[in-house]
Amino acid sequence: MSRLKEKLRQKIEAWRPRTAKLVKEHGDVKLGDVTIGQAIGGARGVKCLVTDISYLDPLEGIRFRGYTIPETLERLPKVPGSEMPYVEGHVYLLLTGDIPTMDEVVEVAEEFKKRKAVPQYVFDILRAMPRDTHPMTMLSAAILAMQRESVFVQKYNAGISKMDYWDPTYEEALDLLAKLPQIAAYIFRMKYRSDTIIPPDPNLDMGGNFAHMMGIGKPYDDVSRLYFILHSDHESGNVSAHTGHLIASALSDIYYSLSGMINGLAGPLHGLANQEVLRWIQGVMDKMGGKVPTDEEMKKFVWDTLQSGQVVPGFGHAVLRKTDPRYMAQREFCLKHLPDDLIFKYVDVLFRVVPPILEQQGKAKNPWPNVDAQSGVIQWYYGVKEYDFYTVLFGVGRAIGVAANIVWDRALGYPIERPKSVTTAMLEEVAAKK
Ligand code: CMX
Repeated sequence: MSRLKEKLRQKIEAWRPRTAKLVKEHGDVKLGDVTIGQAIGGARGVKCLVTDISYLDPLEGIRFRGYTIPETLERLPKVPGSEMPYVEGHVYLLLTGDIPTMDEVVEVAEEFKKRKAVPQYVFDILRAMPRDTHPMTMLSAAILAMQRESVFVQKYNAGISKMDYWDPTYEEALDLLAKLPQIAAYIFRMKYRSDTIIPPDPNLDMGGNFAHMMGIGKPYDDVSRLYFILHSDHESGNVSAHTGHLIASALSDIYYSLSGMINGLAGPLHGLANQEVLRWIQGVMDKMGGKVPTDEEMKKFVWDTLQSGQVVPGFGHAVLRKTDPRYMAQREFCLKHLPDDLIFKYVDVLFRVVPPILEQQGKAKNPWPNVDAQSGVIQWYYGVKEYDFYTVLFGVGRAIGVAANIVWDRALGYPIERPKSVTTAMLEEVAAKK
């Protein structure tokens, strides 16, 4: 058994009594009430999910296993010669809650290398799809196609104990995570680089190999590591994480679950917003003839968008109530590596002008930028100008967090998810009694 798996097994055994005690002795303790507004309004703020992989504080932003983004980037072992840590180390952190040593990370990276071969039929399926299919559809289809590889299904059919469900889930989670960078890069090169596929380099780590297969030189390897880590997890109520958890709760395997979560991420109010940001900026650039707008000019574009009944992509959040630290981490990267980039300058103007406008409009509860407002700029700068592809990068990162959550869902025996519905007439009846 690998050291990661053995550590995980020990953590699971130590954790199980905590969950069991809460359910057995304190199962009736109330966490809160649900209002009619919350029932109609997307369950916003209803506390009914449990995860220990990450926690999102509205004012502070995300903590991965208790660590803020700067702490995570600082403490995880770095790839030699790079500014950014191994993504494989972040996988270790999310799964176990511990920062790995360099030795432990290298072992996980080796484990990923052993599992990364993508079956040929996946490429055949991608090639059979019309070339103008959205890359998120391709990614989802590729993951779903590999469902036949599920270790969980094999073990389940053989009659495995419920206590051991986490084990094959862990195995297939690593199998799938190891393959995603190659699938993503394949989609990119097939669709946007005249079908010139670059095979993986067996000596590289996950982020380095992705950059290599994309055909983009340094520091795109660090960009990839940063992206995958930043996008990995945002607690479990967001659409992609919740979708993955919900599907897995029916004991559907990791392939079904992650293909489904990718479909949720593909919505413009969620992950697709990063593509929408670039599309929006390009529209403004066309109108400005490429010149950077003044604050006054930019304000007019923002108001035009709002007055035509559309959202300003990249701003607002369902939970956050301040600037997203994932935005800030990428902004710092931009200030260091591409301060004079034209699109970064556009994003910088938006950073100044949008929040006061959203405040003045008075609808959005959070006027501040989210992760998606900044991420496309970096991709564009390094030559990935096909913004339809941006959400695929988000998806490869998010898969890490969702997979870690599903392994723990199985370990702690979380049941099938099944909230209760009511009818509109029932709500009217409750409201009338108030
Ligand atoms: N531009 C214009 N209006 C906005 C807005 C924005 N950026 N953000 C919120 N609003 C509006 C909402 O559409 C809603 O309007 P209605 O009352 O007319 O329906 C109102 O303000 C209240 O919404 P909210 O409670 O502040 O926000 P929600 O929790 O409902 O939605 C989110 C959150 C992210 C979907 C929303 O802020 C939005 O649409 N933002 C733009 C899209 C975006 O950037 N999404 C990416 C989020 C991060 C991610 O998941 O990747």
